[in-house]
Amino acid sequence: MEKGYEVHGIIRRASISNTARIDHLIEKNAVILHDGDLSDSSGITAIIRNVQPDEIYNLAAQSHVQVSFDVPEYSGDVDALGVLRILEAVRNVGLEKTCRIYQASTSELFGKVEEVPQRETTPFHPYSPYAVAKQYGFWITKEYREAYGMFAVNGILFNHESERRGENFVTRKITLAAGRIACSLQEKLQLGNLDSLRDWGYAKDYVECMWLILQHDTPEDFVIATGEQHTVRDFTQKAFAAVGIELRFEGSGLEEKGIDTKTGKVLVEVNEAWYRPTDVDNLWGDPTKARTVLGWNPQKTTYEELVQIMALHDLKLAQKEAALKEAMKGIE
Ligand code: G4F
Repeated sequence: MEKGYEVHGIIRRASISNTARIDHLIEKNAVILHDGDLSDSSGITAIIRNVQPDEIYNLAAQSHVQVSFDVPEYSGDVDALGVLRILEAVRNVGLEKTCRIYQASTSELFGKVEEVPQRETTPFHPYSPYAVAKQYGFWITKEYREAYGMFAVNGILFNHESERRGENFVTRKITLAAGRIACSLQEKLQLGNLDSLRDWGYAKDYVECMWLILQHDTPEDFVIATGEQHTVRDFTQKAFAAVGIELRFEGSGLEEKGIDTKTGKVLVEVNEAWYRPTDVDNLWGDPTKARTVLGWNPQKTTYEELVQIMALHDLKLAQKEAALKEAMKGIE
């Protein structure tokens, strides 16, 4: 929108409103929404025929890795065949020479990693139903590029976080809990694998890189990452520090605990329920190609800044919730 585009989006029908994260745009009529679903090819084709887009960014997915173990078939339908449906729709309405397509591929493709850090040439080893489906999405995008000469490309994105991140992804789960614990609205936070390593970047910076990939002269695939990795434990410690709580970790495995150094209270526990049947635990991207070919800055927002942005945003939310609770007490 900042670049002057007319932006259209596809929204799945739900019986309750699910637009909280874009309501500020809807209010300003800044985005045009169409009812649709990646599992429905006739609808996708109709939308693409009506809109006649110059660029398509396919960011739609069943994007939760752990959930993909519970809904593997649905994840495959949307994350794999959904990509094919878009590519075919673009061909069927005759836009294959003019419409550029960006496919949101993922560092989960590297999965049980065969090289550290991971770059464009690192072999894939997907390690969840989600990643296996995304592998199809990657290759079908490349296939349509090679078979039909379409400008169809993959951004292989490492984890991209922000204050709008879904609440059941680990970073947001941590920052929401840190804010609520600091405001005495919650006692504890339960997490899974604290040793897992991620290359976490700021979503806003990554969207800029997606756009650069589509403006490039030639259609090519790129890794988008910061080039730094940290553990879930480190993210937790930094997020709690941002809201004024110093944590020290003691013990190991399921017995590990995060303890408030001031009060001695246990604030973080490990719960087996958050472990995955197979977990990807060493993601670390090498953004050299994006930096040198596209001129993108992988460190525009640093890891420390990212944790601060998210933690302070969620502290404010918690403070509002606490104030409301206090005001309600007065009324009662
Ligand atoms: O935040 P996560 O759920 O993200 P994950 O699985 O890395 O996937 C995200 O990033 C991918 C890009 O690399 C995207 F393709 C994907 O769509 C999604 O956006 O988990 C991160 C790590 C995992 O190793 C997980 O086992 O954190 C570990 N973890 C530890 N405790 C937890 C928890 N994850 C969640 N969701 N909840 C926990 O309590």
